[in-house]
Amino acid sequence: MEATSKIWMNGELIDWDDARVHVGVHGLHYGTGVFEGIRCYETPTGSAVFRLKEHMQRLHNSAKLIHLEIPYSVEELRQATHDLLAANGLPSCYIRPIAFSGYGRLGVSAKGNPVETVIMAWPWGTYLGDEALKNGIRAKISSWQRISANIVPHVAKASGIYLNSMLAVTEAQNAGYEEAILLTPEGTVADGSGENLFVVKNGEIYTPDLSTGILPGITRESIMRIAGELGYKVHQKILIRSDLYLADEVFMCGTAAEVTPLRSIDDHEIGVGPVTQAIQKAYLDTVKGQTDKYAEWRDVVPGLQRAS
Ligand code: PPE
Repeated sequence: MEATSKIWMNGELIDWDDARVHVGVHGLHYGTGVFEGIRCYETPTGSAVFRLKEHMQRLHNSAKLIHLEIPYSVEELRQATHDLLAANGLPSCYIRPIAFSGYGRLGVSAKGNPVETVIMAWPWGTYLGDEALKNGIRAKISSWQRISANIVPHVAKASGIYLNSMLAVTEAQNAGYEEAILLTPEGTVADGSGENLFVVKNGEIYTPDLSTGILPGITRESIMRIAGELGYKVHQKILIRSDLYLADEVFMCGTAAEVTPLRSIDDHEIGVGPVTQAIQKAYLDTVKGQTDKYAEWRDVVPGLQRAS
């Protein structure tokens, strides 16, 4: 992580090095936090955060699901993000809001503890490497199952849940692959360790539906709309691993990963195809404002406009 100038913490912009908490915070011991990953891109009308409001709304939803009360509204968090980006002067960056149960009572129940709310931003290039965006990555189905709805709410982007993703991606990388695909306990396809999944077959597009243990990805939702408007039929449906092996194309998507093709899954060659390439281009054009469409998704940051 590259240090930047300021971090927004509990209502104030403070120096990067001063954004500290005590080792006794509840969130560190029990994973009682919720977070977001958001990207800000340079566009012809200034730096713009992609779907900032929707990300802050999901942060609030995640918090509600784990009984965490964030003392700032969606709009206040949106403003805070603008202030932070203007203070740091980064034309493009990754933004990481996090809210977690703080210092007070240590024991499983977090009741009564203060909630710490923080927003960080730093430059973060491609998630899986530039090469990955172009030529795709090799993925492996994990032996770890995706947590299911009655274990912890998979709809929440909660810190503790990411042990599940961490184990899966570590296992995949140790076996020589770049990314993991997690299946539900029922054996249906869920998502990657940090991405949602799409399958292309006979010119139509499929993605696991929201009841399938996935994170309701904002990129996923954007891509369903973009792909639909490009003329593709998009289906949300239960997929099994054979659907992946027999697919014409498979790609992963997420704020960090953007649109990343899968070159192979469990050593079944898939290859990078034209539908993935078209969607990747349309997505990157959208976030970078290279199209007039979807302007409502680009939240231009005042104070970060281009000089000319
Ligand atoms: N599934 C998972 C498990 C997930 O973590 C992400 C985001 C997604 C799907 C896609 O969601 P969205 O970004 O709203 O389209 N993963 C974030 C964190 C990655 C990380 O390494 O940390 C991200 O992409 O920012």
